[in-house]
Amino acid sequence: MTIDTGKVYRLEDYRASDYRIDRTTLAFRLDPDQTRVTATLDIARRDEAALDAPLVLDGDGLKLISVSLDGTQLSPDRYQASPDELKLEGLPKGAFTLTVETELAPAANGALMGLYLSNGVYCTQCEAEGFRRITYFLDRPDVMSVYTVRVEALRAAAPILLSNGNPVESGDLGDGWHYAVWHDPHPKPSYLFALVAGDLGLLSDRFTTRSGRDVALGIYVERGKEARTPYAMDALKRSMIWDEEVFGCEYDLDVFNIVAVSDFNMGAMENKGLNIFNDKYVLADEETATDADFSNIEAIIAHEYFHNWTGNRITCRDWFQLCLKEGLTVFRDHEFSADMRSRPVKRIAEVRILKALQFPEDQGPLAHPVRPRRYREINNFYTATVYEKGSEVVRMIRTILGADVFRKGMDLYFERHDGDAATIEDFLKVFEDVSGRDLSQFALWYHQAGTPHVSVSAAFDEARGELTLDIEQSVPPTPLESRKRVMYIPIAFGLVGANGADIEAAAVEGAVVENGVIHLKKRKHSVRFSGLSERPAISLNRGFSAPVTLSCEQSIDDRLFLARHDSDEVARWQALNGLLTDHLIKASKSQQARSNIAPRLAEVLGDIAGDDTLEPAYRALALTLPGEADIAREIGSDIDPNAIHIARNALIDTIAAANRESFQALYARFEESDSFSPDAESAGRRALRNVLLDYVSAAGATPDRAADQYRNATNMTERAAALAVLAHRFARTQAATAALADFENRYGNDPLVLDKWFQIQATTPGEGALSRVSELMNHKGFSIGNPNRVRSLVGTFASGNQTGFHRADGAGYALVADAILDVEKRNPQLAARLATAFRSWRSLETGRQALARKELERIAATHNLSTDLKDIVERTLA
Ligand code: B3K
Ligand code: ZN
Repeated sequence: MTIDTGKVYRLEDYRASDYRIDRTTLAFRLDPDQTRVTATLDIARRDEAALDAPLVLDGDGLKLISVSLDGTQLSPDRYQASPDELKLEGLPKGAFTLTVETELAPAANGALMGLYLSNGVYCTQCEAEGFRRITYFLDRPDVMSVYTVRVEALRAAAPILLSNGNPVESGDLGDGWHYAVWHDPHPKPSYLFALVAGDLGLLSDRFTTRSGRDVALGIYVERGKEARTPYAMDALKRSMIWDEEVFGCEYDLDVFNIVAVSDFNMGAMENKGLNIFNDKYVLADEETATDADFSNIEAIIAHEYFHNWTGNRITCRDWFQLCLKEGLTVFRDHEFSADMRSRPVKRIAEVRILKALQFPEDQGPLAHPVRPRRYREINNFYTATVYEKGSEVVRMIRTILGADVFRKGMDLYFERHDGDAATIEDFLKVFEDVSGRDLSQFALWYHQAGTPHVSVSAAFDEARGELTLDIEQSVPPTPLESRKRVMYIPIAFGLVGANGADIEAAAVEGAVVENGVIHLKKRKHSVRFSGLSERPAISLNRGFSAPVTLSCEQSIDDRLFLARHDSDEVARWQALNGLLTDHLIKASKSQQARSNIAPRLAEVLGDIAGDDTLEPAYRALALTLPGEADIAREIGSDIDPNAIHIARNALIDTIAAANRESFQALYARFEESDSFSPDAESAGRRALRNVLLDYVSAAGATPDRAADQYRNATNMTERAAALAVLAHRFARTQAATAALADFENRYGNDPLVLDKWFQIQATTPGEGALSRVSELMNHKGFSIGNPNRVRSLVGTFASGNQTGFHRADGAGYALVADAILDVEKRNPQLAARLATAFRSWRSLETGRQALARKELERIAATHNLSTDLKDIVERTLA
């Protein structure tokens, strides 16, 4: 574990390295405790560098065996070596070859960075700075090298030997050993290096690119799980076609392999030609995976594949530019899923995720710009801001320039920067060049943290047929940035007439308005629309065109009208969601004063549920009330999670009671009839039925229906939803206990499925969840060393259980803090991620605030904290 040194990295300190490493030849002799790595590096000094520049290679906890220069072993006085650095001086003036031997213990690597063993499979994770845990290197993304990798292993332990690029040769070495050599012709940064060796099952297939390259596709999984790979393979092939058709990007090697491993710190990794995945995002069949799993798999397979161009062919100059590849690639995977599924439903899901994950980040102590300017630990910047807001920024570029100009810009980006380690400035420049526009004000989206707020007030002059929108923007202060500049915000809008159709205004003044988008560039705009024959309802931020919070003075009647009739489905959902949220905020603040809007909301929801002209998936989203955390975020201060829980449940009961018969009938009508298909439409029907199950099980209903659905389920989507209803609404009843026991019994040996059982119990509302979570941490299926298990149980409890984690006595905080400190001993990255659950602690009411602070301070005071955890905890407390 790297103990914190306090070092801060700053964007303005960037300078190119003094040396290049043009070729990297690696030889691995694999052993769980003593793996030998021989790295042969062809190095040359850059022309700009001083003749006597020392070569300083990065290491992280390395054990050095030997160093040779141009074939001659160096005595230790010719270099300075520590586990974290190898420094050489007095090097040849021309090119030279450095050979470095290191020894690793993959079995002891619990951080899951560098080379480690996952369930007996050797695998690597190098992004961001894991390669330096394998060998000494210029471990930075702007040092790009052509790799040749030789892997030797015992054939019995590792019959499969994989690395990046194309296979070159393989053979037997005697004594049970064998080897394989891989060569990747594309120069790449070290973070994209990968190696896998183990005994794995394979699904193979082929793909022919549009220019005729025949590509061998492979998905490697734990033996016995091959039958759960076809969906991932199908998603991969669809991604490959889509990227050719939509972005003109073709695959560029003869092989593309995906390996699923069970111990992985995040979702997946885009290593060139050898993507390594958390098995949760590969393995799926109807019995073990939910529809949410299927759609995540589709999105993540696509995301990693799309990185081949946005990330790998064009990489980042330094880690400050992370959003260059991540935001852009998220945007691409969002577009892919929108094309594969329902575009508006996908967009609403994205907005919900952005608001749930990114808004609280932007509004709390961990706020940072999409392109940060400083970091202590880069792994803590793989955030919703970099990824999701980064994607929204790319989407706004498309909204501002239009789809055609945007595509031209992307073409120019690929043409101009192929093979480069690029920057955000490079990215913006291509769009300026193809459009002739100045994007310098727009660039603030990359540089300025905080969620902008747009407030709108409207006045209609009936006599003149004029509507005036007074619009004002503000950006709240964020850590290290108290003064904010005025941003360029594109707000898509519509003026909706009484018949539900959009009305065109004859003329507009006060702002540039093009193709249904108001371009806000000043702090205040007064936008006047004239030539209106009726007073319109105003639909704002259609399609969620800008990632802002928005307030608009509007009557409840207008809002209800938009919630039913807005032609833009995203805005229609936003209108509904806004009404629900406002009601829930009021109700949670004063439980007696029932806001009289609840019956009207129940009526709208009843109508939407039964409206067969709407997609079932949309209806399911509309019926899903804002979550307790969403309501807390909107309240923003002095939060009492119990009051929110009570208010939300009361609204569910009102809606359920008002629609009891119709919901029951609909629930029966949507019963699964055909054989299972994971497509979006079928998933939408299941989603609607599952939301209805929750309503028909509320307001004093019996657990019978949920118990029936649990028993008769023909797929995991139905089964897990029924189990959640039983466990959450009927906790500790015989029905719930029996179903939980049955689930454990059926799937106890299938870790990914057991994770769902952990999650469902971790999210049981109320005080009881805590003792159950702590009991489950001793369950035989739980392991503190496995990130999926830890996230399912502890992570889900901390971020998904408002009344459990935020127990008034602070016991939830203490349990999570204990778990963080325990996890940190082996896996600092995972511990730091868990600790972000505390990020909104200052918005709590004072009692909980004090208890949360106490736990944060206890963590901060722990001796020898890792950089990862110390960075998060100190920023959270600051
Ligand atoms: N690029 C990786 C994430 C690496 C995270 C390192 N802490 C997966 C992805 O975004 O595609
Ligand atoms: Zn990515």
